[in-house]
Order: sequence, then C-alpha cells, then structure tokens
Amino acid sequence: VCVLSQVLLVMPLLFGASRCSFLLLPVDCSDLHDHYPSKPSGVYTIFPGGPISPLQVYCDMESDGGGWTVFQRRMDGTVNFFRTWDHYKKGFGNKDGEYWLGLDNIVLLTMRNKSELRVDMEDWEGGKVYAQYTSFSVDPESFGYTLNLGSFIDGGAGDSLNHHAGRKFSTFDKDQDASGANCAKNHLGGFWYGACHHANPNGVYRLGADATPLYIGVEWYHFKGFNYSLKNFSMKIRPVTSV
Ligand SMILES: [Ca+2]
Repeated sequence: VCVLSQVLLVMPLLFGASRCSFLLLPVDCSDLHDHYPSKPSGVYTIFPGGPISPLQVYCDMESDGGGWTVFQRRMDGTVNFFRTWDHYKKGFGNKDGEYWLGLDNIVLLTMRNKSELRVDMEDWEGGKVYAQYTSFSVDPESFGYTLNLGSFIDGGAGDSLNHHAGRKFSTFDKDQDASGANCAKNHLGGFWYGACHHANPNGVYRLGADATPLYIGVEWYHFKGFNYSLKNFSMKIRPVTSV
C-alpha cells in the first residue's frame, strides 16, 4: 500500500517505512517522472533536502520528454516579483501559477547531480521558443549564489543568459551586480544581473512592447529585444542523464 499519495500524507511514519516494499520520496520532478511516466504536468511534492523537508513545485512533464523541475514561472502578472533578498532566498508566489522557488532550494536541486536548464517563453503573438543549457548550477549564499552555466543549445530564443553566467544574484536591497548602478532597483526584478541584463525574467509583467519606463519587463533580448515583455516565461532544470 505504499503508493506515493499515501506516503506524502503519512510523513511521520517515514522511519517505519522499511516495512514497505516500495517507498518513493522523489528528490525532484525527474525522479517522479522516472517512476510515474504517465503523470501529467502539475504541482507535486518533492524532497530535495531530505525526507523531513517537503517542497511543493510545478513539474513540466511534457517538454522534451518531461521531468523538469520548474523554479521560475510567469504567466499572468498576479504575483509581485519586486522583492527583497530574503524573499528571493526563500521563495514566493503560487506553485500553480507564478512563483520563484527560492535560491536555497535551487542550490539544493543543483548540487546533487549535474543539471541542465531549459528556458521556455512565449510572446503575445503565439510564438513559442526556448533556450537550453547543458549545465546549470547555483553556488550557496556564502558565494553570492553565483550562476554557473554550460553550453548553449538554441531552441529559437537565442542566448540571452550568457551575459549572466558567473554573476552573483542581486536584489534591490543587496547589490552584487557588475554595474556602478543598482540593476535590481533600476530594472525592478531580482536576478543574476551583470551590467545590467540581457534577460530580465523577474521583471514587471507587461503586455508586450512597452518602453515606459525602459528595460523593466519580462525580457529576453535575443528573442524579442529590449522593452518587450513576454506573455509566458518559465525556467526549469533536470538532471543530466548519463548515456
Ligand atoms: Ca551595482
């Protein structure tokens, strides 16, 4: 009787689980997908920090074979992304809608196995493209949450994240960018700002082309240029499978 749904409801019994013939506490969406390939995209509970640290997350079970753990998503502008360091560290938003999973959780998810990154986006005319990177990891807070990025694979979006590789994370109340200005404050988001951005996924949700004020939308420069805020945007990771 050790089906997943029951396991999740009976967390206190975890340590008696040796009597079960099968127990799955998925560490990420890929783990869940491996065991239950028919599960659709949706919100699930994963355990990247161990059995006593459940974490709700949206799993993309469709793109390129599925198994993607989504750590950032924009879709309707209902969640404010102009937030403090503490919010970006811990995470915020709604898992069935817009959210940021939290830098500490992203560190956890990317430290265990080598992960690949996929960035999906859609413009307001129905154009869907993506960008993929062969590896993605984030260093712990003591290292400024530095972004490590592998090789770029083009899914039509172009490479707007290269500018952010090797950068520390910045919010308006913690400036770790490569600019004399405060990028997070000027571009109204939290991100691995350089000087300042080619991508602004956590900027202000706007309806397409809008330049008043400049450079603050949900932008991916190599797809729609600056001052075009995308309709849908999501960033997701998956362990790199050994062939
Ligand atoms: Ca600065």
